[in-house]
Amino acid sequence: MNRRVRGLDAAEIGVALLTAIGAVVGSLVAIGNTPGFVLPSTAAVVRDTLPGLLVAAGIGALRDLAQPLLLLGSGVLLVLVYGAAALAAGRVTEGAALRAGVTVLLVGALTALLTGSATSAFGAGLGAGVVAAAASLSLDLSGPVGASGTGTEDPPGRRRLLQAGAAVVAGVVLGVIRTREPDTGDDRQPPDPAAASLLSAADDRSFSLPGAEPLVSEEFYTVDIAPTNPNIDPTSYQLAVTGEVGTERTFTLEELQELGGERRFVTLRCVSDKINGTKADTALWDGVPVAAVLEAVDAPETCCVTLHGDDDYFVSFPREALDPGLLAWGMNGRPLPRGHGAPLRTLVPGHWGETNAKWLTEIEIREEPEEGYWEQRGWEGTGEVNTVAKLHSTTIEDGVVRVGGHAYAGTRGIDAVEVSTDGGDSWTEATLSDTLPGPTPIGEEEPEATGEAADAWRMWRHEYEQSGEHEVVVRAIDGTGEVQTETEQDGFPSGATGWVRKTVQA
Ligand SMILES: Nc1nc2c(c(=O)[nH]1)N[C@H]1C(S)=C(S)[C@@H](COP(=O)(O)O)O[C@H]1N2
Ligand SMILES: [Mo]
Repeated sequence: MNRRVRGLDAAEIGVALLTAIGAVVGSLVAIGNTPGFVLPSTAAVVRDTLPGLLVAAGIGALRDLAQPLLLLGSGVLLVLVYGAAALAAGRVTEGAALRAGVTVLLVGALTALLTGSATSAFGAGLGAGVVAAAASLSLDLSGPVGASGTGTEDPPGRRRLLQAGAAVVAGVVLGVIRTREPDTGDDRQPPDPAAASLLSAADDRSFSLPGAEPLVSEEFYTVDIAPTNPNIDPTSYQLAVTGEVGTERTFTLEELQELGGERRFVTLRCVSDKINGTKADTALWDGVPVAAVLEAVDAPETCCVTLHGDDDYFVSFPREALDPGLLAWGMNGRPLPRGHGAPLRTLVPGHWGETNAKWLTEIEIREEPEEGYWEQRGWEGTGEVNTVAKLHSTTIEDGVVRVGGHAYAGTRGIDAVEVSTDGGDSWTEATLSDTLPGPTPIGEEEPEATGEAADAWRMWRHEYEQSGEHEVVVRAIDGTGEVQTETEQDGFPSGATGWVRKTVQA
């Protein structure tokens, strides 16, 4: 009895936590899995509150776990904060209706602070209010509760929990339906026919290597600073070109498309990619050459440029790297997917992944260099990619060993891949896939490749007979004749180096 007067019995805490979950789910149902959803918003607040170094170290050490851990931690924090608000509402009020009302107000205000979104705040408040109301509804239904429980009737606390739980489950169902909505660009239309024929040319040139992607990746990696992707309406989208230009102006997607289109095979590789990692992939991209856009604004030659994304990402690097780039709205013959930067992203030939800004909102032409998001956190990832040969496929059959993978050196191109099966004492040249076709114009009946080389990886394979344990080593030779450096270096801060080595038991 006393326990209850003090108020913090298990049921009350349980209902408060369920109310908190109701708030999170309510925000999701209201605004979908967008940056306004309170969970990624909170994660972004937590991330920005942690010192940059910790984030850099976290990304380096925890790698792919950093983002899920951040979301999980933020989720727990959020439920505790909302839960405390729900408990506080119970403390300061008498009666179920008033309590639900105060809960709605507290949760709504908290959410507005965290997300800056009225829709999200409304959804969270409503979600919490519904759960709180559902919990007290059970009190009304159960009527006066006799002290002489017969054992067949649920105790009120348990019933409140069940009612609140049922409301949460209903909310979760709505939330799941909400997140099932297709993303921008996620249509299952067949690819554009001209793109389809290029994709099939890529398919013909691919080696079929178990464990390795074909020349055009089936699963393209993603690296994001934001816990969830911006969701930009392509019809109201605008790209601003600002700074040291003749005339600052904005472009709609349609205006950009009217400037002329080009289709290019391009490989992206993250500077944090391990030497034999998988944060490198290739796609066929549709877009407008950056040069056409810069010409339309009379951009003079300057030292630098900063690109800004809708997720507040920004990256700054030399102008000469950007000018031959592409602003892409399509990927593999379909609209650019939301996860890869819809409606428009940058592709910078031969430079590390981080220069390829997604959800591009602004091109800022500058006279002075500055540090971008990752450079402020210790990375040096705005330069040209390092040369790498990866070993992702090893099969052994009847004493025959088949090894293979990809090699990439940006715009330098790949001249050869060499394989050693004795730990590096002797080397043999591997078989290389044909290079992917160079850029082609969009919209022409018989598009002719420009003759330029594609900024894309090649595949390599090698087959030999050997039994017993031995060490396979691979290295690439780039288009300038330079051999991939043997010196081993971690991805942080300026990209992994060294040769990929693998012990094979044949
Ligand atoms: N707006 C924005 N652009 C971005 C990033 C980002 O977090 N936000 N990540 C960058 C990094 S580090 C890489 S490696 C590439 C990855 O592109 P992808 O996710 O399409 O593979 O995008 C770059 N562009
Ligand atoms: Mo990256």
